[in-house]
Amino acid sequence: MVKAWYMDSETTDQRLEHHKNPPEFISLEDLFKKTGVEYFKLNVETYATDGVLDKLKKERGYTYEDEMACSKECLPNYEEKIKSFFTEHLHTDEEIRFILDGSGYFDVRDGADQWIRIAVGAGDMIVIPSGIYHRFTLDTNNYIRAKRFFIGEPVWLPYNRPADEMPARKEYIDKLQKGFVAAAC
Ligand code: KMT
Ligand code: NI
Repeated sequence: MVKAWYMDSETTDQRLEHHKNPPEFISLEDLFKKTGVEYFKLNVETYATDGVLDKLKKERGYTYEDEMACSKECLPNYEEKIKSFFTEHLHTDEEIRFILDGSGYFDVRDGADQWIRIAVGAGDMIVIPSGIYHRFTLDTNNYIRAKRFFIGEPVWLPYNRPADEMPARKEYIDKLQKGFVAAAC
């Protein structure tokens, strides 16, 4: 089961959980309400044939997909990439990751600028909205393999904070103020 919690403070340590004491966990429902981050559970054994991922891709218009692995052995320019993933940034599009193997942490800022850490592992699919400040780090396993999805031609460019004047940021703030509402299904 995926877990999310409030982090204790600013940290540059990529290898520790850093939760508050006592830990302040947050449900997936609250995570969505507070940040717009969406979560889907998939079966890593059957996703290719069970139709759940196919339905999601169709509904959400994910026309592009590829696979990436993050480890010292598999990722070219590992140190540099890991550093840039962990630098607080935003994108002009959703960041969609479906974890096939390994684990890691996505950190996202809530509306009060507090870090929420989301621990992901095999079977977790996470959608990070465009315009939200976030970062990613491996945990102590130092390994993750994930599928990436995109609507149309992929743009992976990060815009490091501060990027408050970007339209994607302004649109995100607008949605945050209006409140995130789940799509009718
Ligand atoms: C990103 O953009 O932060 C990544 O792709 C990180 C690895 S995907 C689990
Ligand atoms: Ni990102």
